[in-house]
Amino acid sequence: MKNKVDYSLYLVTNSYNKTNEEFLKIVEESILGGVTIVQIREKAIPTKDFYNLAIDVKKITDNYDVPLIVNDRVDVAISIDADGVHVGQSDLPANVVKTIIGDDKILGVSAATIETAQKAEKDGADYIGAGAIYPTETKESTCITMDYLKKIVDNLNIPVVAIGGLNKDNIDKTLIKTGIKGISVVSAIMNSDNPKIASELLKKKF
Ligand code: TZP
Ligand code: MG
Repeated sequence: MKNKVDYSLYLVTNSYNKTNEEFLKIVEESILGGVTIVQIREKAIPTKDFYNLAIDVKKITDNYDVPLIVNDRVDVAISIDADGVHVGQSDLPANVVKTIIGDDKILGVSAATIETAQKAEKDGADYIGAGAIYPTETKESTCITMDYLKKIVDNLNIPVVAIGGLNKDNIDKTLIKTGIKGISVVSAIMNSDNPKIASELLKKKF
């Protein structure tokens, strides 16, 4: 599984303001629309709720053979036998996570500089999430330029996925020509009225 991961349309979730039923329906619809990998990212719910939600999401992703990555929480990832973990620069260090989850699991790392991305690669990251590309309300972050995104891609051997403010209207040639292996979105799918069509459009654009 790990060596043939399709990063092209990477959904990062946010269950905020949604019932579990609505949330799970969005995840399933988005996969039907073309999402190739899912990351469950929940910053504001108790551990037990995160764990239970992750179990429910995994039933869906397993059903469609889509990898499931858990944001930040190595313990939750291991507990549900997720396909991998995604950490940022303020989380457990990538090399530590790598040691805990082992070589068979996917390790993703957020990086906004060439140096941190290269360090993550050295530490065993399987892919890099680079951004933010455009301003976003989903996460407080500074933006990187397209030129700089391309430099990150050019300086690494592992896949780079772009994230931050991406939607169907701003996925263009300049972005694609950076050499990224995928686009990662939260609100463009999670807040869409029709997650399946939103995913189809994003997929087509990329
Ligand atoms: N990391 C960098 S920007 C971001 C994350 C998790 C949020 C992206 O959210 P959206 O809604 O797709 O802009
Ligand atoms: Mg994090």
